[in-house]
Amino acid sequence: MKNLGHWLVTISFMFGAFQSYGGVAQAHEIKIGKLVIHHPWIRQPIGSATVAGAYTTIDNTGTEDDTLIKVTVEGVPIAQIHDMKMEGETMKMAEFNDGLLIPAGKSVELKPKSLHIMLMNLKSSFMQGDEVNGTMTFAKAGKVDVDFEVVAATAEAHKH
Ligand SMILES: [Cu+2]
Repeated sequence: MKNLGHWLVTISFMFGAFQSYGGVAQAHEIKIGKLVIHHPWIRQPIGSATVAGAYTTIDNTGTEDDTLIKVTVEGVPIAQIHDMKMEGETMKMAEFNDGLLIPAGKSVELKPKSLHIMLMNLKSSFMQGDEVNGTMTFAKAGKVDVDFEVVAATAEAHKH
């Protein structure tokens, strides 16, 4: 199952259909309370870049809102939860100082060019296929261990 997942990802990159990545999201999920965290992954940094994006989809199957307030990734000095938006022709990113709301009954998707976890001041690069341990802390559900899968970089750079 694991190998099949990698293979599907490779195919989707070949066709440039990055968004279709969600097709393998079922492969790996973590539950805490009423939250389901689908397939956390890190995009392999380009070249010697010292930043990388981490992504996941979080479902809140409960009847109360929750908030993602903190993310840690082993070996990463700084991990921030970022929003991204276009201002005219410029892409801007900002940290959620009060955390990322995960509304009751809703699903929040973190993905390239959108909401993301920004990993900064990387000392060593991640390699495709690596599994990296980390944690996510939610205001109500609490702290949970997660493992991020490192996925190959695409040609699209993630600039800060
Ligand atoms: Cu960012």
